[in-house]
Amino acid sequence: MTAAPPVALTIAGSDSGGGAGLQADLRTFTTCGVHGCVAVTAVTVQNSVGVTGFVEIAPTMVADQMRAVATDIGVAAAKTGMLASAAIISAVAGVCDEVGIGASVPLVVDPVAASMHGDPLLAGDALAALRSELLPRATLLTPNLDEVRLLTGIDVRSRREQQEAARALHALGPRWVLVKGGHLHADPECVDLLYDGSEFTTFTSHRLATPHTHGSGDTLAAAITSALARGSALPAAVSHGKHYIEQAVAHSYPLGSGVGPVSPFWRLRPYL
Ligand code: PXL
Repeated sequence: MTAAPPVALTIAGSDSGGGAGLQADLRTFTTCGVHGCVAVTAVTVQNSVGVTGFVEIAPTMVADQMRAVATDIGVAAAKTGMLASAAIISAVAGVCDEVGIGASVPLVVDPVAASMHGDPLLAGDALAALRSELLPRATLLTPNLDEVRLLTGIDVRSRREQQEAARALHALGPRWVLVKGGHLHADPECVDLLYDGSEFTTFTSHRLATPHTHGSGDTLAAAITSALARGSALPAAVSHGKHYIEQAVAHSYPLGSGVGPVSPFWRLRPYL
């Protein structure tokens, strides 16, 4: 027997192709030394080419999974990914309040709206619930630029506009915002901008030439969540996440005929 590792909870959808969603979260948790628990929100039918369908889990089932984990096992940090509907978002927000997620337990909200192929993973009428019920509870919000546009209407095309977006998102209630710059394709670097309402901090990595980036947003948010579960303070947790995702993209691999996933295997060097 050994001492228990820290525990993180992901509230997320399943990706049958294993590239993104809760599968990406769990292997990121594992390779960051964190035990992963799951509240499944939806089951997607998906491969490297796209998402062809999904079913939502009943909101009460999502809430019960969260309660079962939080009241027995305990949670040191939590993250949300695909939430699918307004009803699931309300159920998640309710249990967060019951068990202290978003208060004493850090909550990373990755506002997943669509797959990288553009398939919708969040109902159009769920954006209002995301804004009003989840963002105010978030310790950290990690939108990409498409999600920034959906949440604020701001179309970010430059690093300066990233700052404007960070201010607008922070006004919606999260304690910290990380505006990811990966979608600024003309920029030779990927610059993510962290904002706490007063200070901006940038995290820069090289833009790597690979088409295989499926699950990159999930993996970054899960790596940050892992560091928070292990007791890191927030800017340090983002540094850890940025290092993890840079390596995971550098080691990404082809799978199927479409977009392959970022890799957790770089953390398991003997198996490479
Ligand atoms: O990468 C965002 C994401 C999150 N969760 C699930 C997904 C995807 C993207 O495809 O399928 C379940």
